[in-house]
Amino acid sequence: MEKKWWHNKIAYQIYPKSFCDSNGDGIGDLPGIISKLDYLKDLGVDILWISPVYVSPLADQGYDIADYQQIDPRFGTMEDMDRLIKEAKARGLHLLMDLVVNHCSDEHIWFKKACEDPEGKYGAYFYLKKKSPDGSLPTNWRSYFGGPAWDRLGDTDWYYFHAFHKKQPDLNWENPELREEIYKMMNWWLDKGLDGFRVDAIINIKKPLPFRNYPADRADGLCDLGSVMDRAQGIGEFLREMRDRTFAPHDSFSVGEVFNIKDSQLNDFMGPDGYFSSIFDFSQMEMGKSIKGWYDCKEPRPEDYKNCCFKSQKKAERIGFFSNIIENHDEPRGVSYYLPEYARSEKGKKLLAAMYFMLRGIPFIYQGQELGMENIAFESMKEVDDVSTIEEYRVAREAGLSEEESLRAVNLLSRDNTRTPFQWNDGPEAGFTTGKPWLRVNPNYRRINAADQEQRGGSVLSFYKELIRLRKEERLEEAAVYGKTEPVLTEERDIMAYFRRGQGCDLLVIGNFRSEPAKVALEELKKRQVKLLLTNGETFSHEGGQITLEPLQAVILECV
Ligand code: TEU
Ligand code: CA
Repeated sequence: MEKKWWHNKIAYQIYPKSFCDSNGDGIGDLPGIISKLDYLKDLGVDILWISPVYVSPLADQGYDIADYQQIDPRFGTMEDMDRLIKEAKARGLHLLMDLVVNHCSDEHIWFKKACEDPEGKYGAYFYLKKKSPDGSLPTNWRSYFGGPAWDRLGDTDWYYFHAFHKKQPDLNWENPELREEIYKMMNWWLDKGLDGFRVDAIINIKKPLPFRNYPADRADGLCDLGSVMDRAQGIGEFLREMRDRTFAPHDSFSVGEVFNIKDSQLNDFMGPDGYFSSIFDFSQMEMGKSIKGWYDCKEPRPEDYKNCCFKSQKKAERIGFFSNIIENHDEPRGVSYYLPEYARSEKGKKLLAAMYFMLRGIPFIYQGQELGMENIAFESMKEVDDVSTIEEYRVAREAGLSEEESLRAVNLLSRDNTRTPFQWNDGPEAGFTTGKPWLRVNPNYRRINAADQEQRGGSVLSFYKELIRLRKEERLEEAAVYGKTEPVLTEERDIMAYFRRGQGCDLLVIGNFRSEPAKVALEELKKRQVKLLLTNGETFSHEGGQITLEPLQAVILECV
């Protein structure tokens, strides 16, 4: 495999609104991020992805962009952004911004001009259609945030398509003029010194055209948009063009937020000549999901998680590197979602960390994950900010769940779980702000915060630092970065074990998700010299290939 600069890097996602507030308005901002760059450098990460900070009405927390080349005053100024780029570079940190180009905001000038002249130049930047002769909307497609994906264009008799919120009109990628605007903007940012982009919801830029109805899948007469997009053909034309016009000339790192692609497309998306450097592996998050809605989702078990990881590793092994996560700003906290109740201790959190972190691919850490931050327990829907949570609560109630059952269902999966303010210390508002935070701080911040964990050897934070250090050890690179993942002991329920094969030196990662000790036998170890590199446990013993693990213990072994 041709080596790339980003192969051996560790990435970190910052959700600026909830990371660090520098001016007491309760909203995280760019100067706040700059003030924490030394914390991130000390953690050992290399790539920072910041969620959107562009001008936006925040209908979808900034994923609705009203000006791609201006910073929203709530987050700071362009001077702050330039300073962040400079200060990150000075620390050897690579900076990615979020590229949200499937749609813009309805407050973007392009959309305003489209409303003024639907049949003019800017009307063609969007998908505009009249109602059908029978008075129905152009199609029966359901938005990802619920309800019809069409809304009236101002006071005209035109309707515009929006895959997400109605304040997020989809951009018409079939229009080469629009594409040129996007590439020009991307290169403007890359020329400013960005090292790449995380590419938002990009699978949606190619619609199955011409627009038509598909069989309804719920009583609302609408159909699931993900299934509709599955029918689209030819997205490669746009993505190859984007790569060749922007990422390639800058040798950028690009990571696609791509759902629902077919296995046969993986090489196109993230292979050696792929559209992107990498795409996120969402399979673990998707495995419990239901088309009916969050209320119908199944909580994953460790055995499901393990099998899902190994399936993805197998898919990618001859193609490229997935970006591996246990959470992000759209998902619940990984330790609350993947760990059974008995395992939600610091030991269990470190176990989960080791298991995903040592997989082949680029590990992404989401802000607060390194502390083992947990889901927040909503007391009522009044506390909820997230548009998709509010919609899923409605869907649950419509399906007949009680208020209590619906609240519990959305609490498990709400995007607000990972948007509560970062817990810096046990002081007021967890040190996130001196004002009133835009979203409630998780009340467990006195127990879970960075200041406590920075000075405690056995903390989750310390363990992540150990993992990062180990993964970046030069002598282990062949195994830890490029090594093939080879699952072993697969028949042992709730034991996740895999080799990472190097050149003569292999790593063996084993995790015991059981609540009791485990004894496992691995024939190969009889012939190997085994050295313990890292564990979250007190003891570790192996004798003639027999390994004994404590409950929730993870071990990383060097085998020569
Ligand atoms: O998420 C995309 C998203 O919501 C996916 O779950 C969607 O279902 C997928 O595109 C299906 O193919 C991104 C952002 O991460 C999220 O925060 C935004 O709300 C969303 O796009 C709209 O920008
Ligand atoms: Ca602020």
